[in-house]
Amino acid sequence: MKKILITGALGQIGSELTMKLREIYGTDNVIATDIKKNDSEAAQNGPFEIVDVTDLNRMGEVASKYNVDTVMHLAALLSATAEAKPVFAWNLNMGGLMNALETARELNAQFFTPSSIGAFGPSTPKDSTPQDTIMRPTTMYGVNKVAGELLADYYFHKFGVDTRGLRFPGLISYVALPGGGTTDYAVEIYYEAIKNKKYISYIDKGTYMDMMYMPDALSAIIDLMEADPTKLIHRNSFNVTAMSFSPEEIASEISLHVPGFEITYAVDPARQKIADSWPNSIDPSAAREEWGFKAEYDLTKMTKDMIEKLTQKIL
Ligand code: AKB
Repeated sequence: MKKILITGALGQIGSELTMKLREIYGTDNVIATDIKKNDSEAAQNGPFEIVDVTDLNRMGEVASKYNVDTVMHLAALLSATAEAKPVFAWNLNMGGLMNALETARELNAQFFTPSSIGAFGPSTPKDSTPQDTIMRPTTMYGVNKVAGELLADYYFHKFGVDTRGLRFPGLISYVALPGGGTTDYAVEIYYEAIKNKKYISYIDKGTYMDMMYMPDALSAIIDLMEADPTKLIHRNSFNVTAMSFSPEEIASEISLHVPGFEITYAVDPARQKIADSWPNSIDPSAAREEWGFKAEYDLTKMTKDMIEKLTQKIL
């Protein structure tokens, strides 16, 4: 039976991943950790510990207390916040990752951490971005993600830690809000559509970015962690995506469910610059070939589900 420690467990991915893993592996076998406790299910319904990921001793103490055999390291600053606070981002994103890898090495634990489409940069091929390609990001977040992918590879080759990772696109969910990302508009737009029938987008029309619905992201993490290691050529980190759209395309899909919905634009230069440096769409074929990655939700199916679930949640 697995014993899993999750850092950043109350964030956008963690709050759903914790609950999903508890369903599969048992509540007591999934230890949620974060820098603060809140009243979410992940914090309240199962083991929870306060862990600041920049504190290696504390992380090691909690991991040893529960005798964990898997470390899932999610705590990180997202792209827009990292760009606004680059030194803090380096210390948190790289320091936290190093501590989590060290904890996994000490306990001989399996390891997961997400990378991102932010690992790519303006000189990367923009369309159908290959798995193996030019990676010269121009954001602090991207620098952290590329370094993180290499560091996780290093821990595998040097110390034999079973490290695995995914390059996530923007993740869309009705449970927890993202914070400080460039793709966050694609979540906010659903809330505003339901509440006010209008949305002012900080990302300009015609800007394409990859996205994925949270249930597909959770399945991808679980499938990758369960995948036969002898089939994995890439490990850290696989391109995964379910769809690529522009603000006007998601708005037009939403207006099929919310008549009269309108999108207007007040472009935020900082976040637009980040978006412009990222691919329009990435190619997930290595993930398909090496461990059977498949996404169930496209824009149409995701929008129908988001509108139904969010309407129940907020109205
Ligand atoms: C962000 O926008 O920073 C994240 C990401 C794509 O990594 N959602």
